[in-house]
Amino acid sequence: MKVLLISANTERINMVTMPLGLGLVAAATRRAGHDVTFLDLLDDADPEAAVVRAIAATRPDVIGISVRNIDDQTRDNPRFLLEQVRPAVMACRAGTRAPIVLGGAGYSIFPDAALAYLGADFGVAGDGEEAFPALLSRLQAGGGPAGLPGVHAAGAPAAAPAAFADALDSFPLWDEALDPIASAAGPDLWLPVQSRRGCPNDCSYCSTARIQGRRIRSRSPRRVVEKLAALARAGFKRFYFVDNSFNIPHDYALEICRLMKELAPGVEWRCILYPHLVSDELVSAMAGAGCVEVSLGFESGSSRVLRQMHKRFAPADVRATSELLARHGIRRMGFLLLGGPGETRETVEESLAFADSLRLEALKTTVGIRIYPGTPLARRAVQDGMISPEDDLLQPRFYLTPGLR
Ligand code: B12
Repeated sequence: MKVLLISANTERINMVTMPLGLGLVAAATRRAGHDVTFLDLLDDADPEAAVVRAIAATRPDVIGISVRNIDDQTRDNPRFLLEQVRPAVMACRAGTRAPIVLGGAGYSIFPDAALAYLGADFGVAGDGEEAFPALLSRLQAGGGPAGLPGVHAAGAPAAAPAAFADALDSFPLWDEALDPIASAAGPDLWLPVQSRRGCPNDCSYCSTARIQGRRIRSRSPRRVVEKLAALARAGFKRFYFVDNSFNIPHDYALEICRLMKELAPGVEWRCILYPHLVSDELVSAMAGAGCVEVSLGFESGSSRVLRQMHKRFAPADVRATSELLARHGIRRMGFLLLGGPGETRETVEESLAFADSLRLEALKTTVGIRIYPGTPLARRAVQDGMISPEDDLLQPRFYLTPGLR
């Protein structure tokens, strides 16, 4: 089949993010024998015109669109970023009768609501590498998606839950369509690398279980680092590990660092750390392998609030991790997420004083927590009368302890 894949993200908030996930779907779709055209709308001055041109040039049988961001997670003046995807979907509808399939991190959190909002035909929640080619086979044979894990159809009853494959090494690591995008992105690009999926941490507000599941699924460290080293030889020197928590599991992270030092000397990289059980050995290995900055999402300096968030660490763990990082010369970008259940004026002051005392290189403070469906925070928000149980939460809603403002 002729397949047109469109990355609909046009945002540069925080940093340029490459469409790695859609690239992996593209590679899996090519492997399954289809003819793939890739369109990245990030730098297009007129995204709709680009879609119209791509449809005229390729005459696709199926169109896949990746949906990364729903909103910017900001309580004051939130931006509803999903709105930006609608014109692309409408341009597809106007130019062809090919079915439109959605996927991506943002989509996976809201499979039915996003499908309805955008007016697409199908959606794939979770990993796309197996589900999308499976859907193409069904469509090619004239069938529908009934029973395919994670595949939703517009207007149909609830889909089977997404399947999260354990054997990530059987999935591609890259796609040729990503080469020109990476080359054009310029020196500010931190090229995304993913070694693991899934997160077992169960933070009370987090949406990751819907996107990647709770089980950690890993690629072989050597395969990941060999790909990274090949990209480094091609001239890319800055990387971003997009894994949910780089340090989990500990020994896996150590092995990645050991191999990076050996196979990709001279690169710089960043990652996200979960500040629990972070050893001196690991931080030293990270620094030795080129890690220059970590995102330290500790969210609060109050033990009580951390417990409410279901964090597995206490402020003392955050301090120990932060000190280790400073000692090894790794910059620390801290995060505070204020206003959740149990927050009071005193715990806010405690968190601010705690964050100050860490002497971080940067701190991002967010007031009000974005409520995601199916989370303990969403259930609490219903109990507290902040949202109705019927709210699909696609339009951003935030938890802010009453009276705190
Ligand atoms: C790493 C990360 C970042 C890094 C990115 C670094 C980099 N160099 O890329 C940083 C910290 C910079 C960042 C910033 C932001 N992020 Co962010 N980020 C993530 C994270 C943890 C991983 C994303 C990733 O790279 N995944 C790896 C790729 C391989 O997976 P994937 O894209 O999901 O693709 C797979 C599937 O989704 C599917 N798929 C993808 N596309 C398609 C298409 C089709 C057709 C199909 C069938 C399937 C399919 O198949 C792929 C392979 O299996 C996710 C959470 C998560 N666990 O997903 C949040 C996440 C995507 N981010 C989110 C947000 C909000 C943001 C920001 C807006 C925050 C802000 N205000 O600054 C910015 C936006 C940045 C931008 N310019 O767009 C939200 C989006 C949801 C929402 N509310 O909108 C998420 C989901 C986190 C959350 N809160 O739940 N982010």
